[in-house]
Amino acid sequence: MAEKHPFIPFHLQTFSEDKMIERSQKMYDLAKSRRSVRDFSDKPFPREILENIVRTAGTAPSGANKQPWTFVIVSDPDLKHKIRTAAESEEKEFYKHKISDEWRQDLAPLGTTWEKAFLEIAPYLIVVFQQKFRLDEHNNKRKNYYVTKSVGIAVGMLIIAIHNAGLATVTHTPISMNFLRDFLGRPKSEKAFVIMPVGYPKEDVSVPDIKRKVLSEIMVWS
Ligand code: IYR
Repeated sequence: MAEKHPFIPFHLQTFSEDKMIERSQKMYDLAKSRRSVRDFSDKPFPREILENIVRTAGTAPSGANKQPWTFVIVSDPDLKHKIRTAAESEEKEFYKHKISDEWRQDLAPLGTTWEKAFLEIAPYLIVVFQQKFRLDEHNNKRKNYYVTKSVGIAVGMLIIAIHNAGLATVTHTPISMNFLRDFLGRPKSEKAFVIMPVGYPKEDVSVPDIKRKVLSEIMVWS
């Protein structure tokens, strides 16, 4: 039987109600100014920022606190080129043959195509892997729980941390990402979840004029 973890005091930082309202508004202001960016500058930025961003994502809650994620940082131009080529070949197949009419119409406002230049231009790619299971020190398979939900939450935190640092990203998910495990030398227990280019937007970048649902469309008091 596993020992119960010792419990320690937790002191949540609290604020006056006015301050709470102000802070929640500020958080919303930050979140609403984020946009997915697909055109990047190749301008580098300090690695320490990436480390802090990933540390932030690593604070996400996870099933049984298994923290079932690996964030692989790619900066090598040859490796980025290889990833771009493989991703674009998946995407060509998707946009030319696999996409349904409805899906094509739904993507039209975003102007996405099979071309993924950002995979080479952005100075860094973060490839997020979900650890479907874990091998313990005796090579026995150990379970992780709610892996997809846990990694999804961590990626949400990654996204806001990237934006907060003054950098841009987009979640890129080629239909099949199995090539990434090989390319990045990850074990069989891991499955690629998303590729995220991280960098400054290209100068004078534009983004699609999409609208977010208003509160009354997404919130129900019951
Ligand atoms: N994975 C493809 C297609 C794509 C799908 C959805 I749903 C999007 O919101 C955006 C793109 C691509 O990355 O282009």
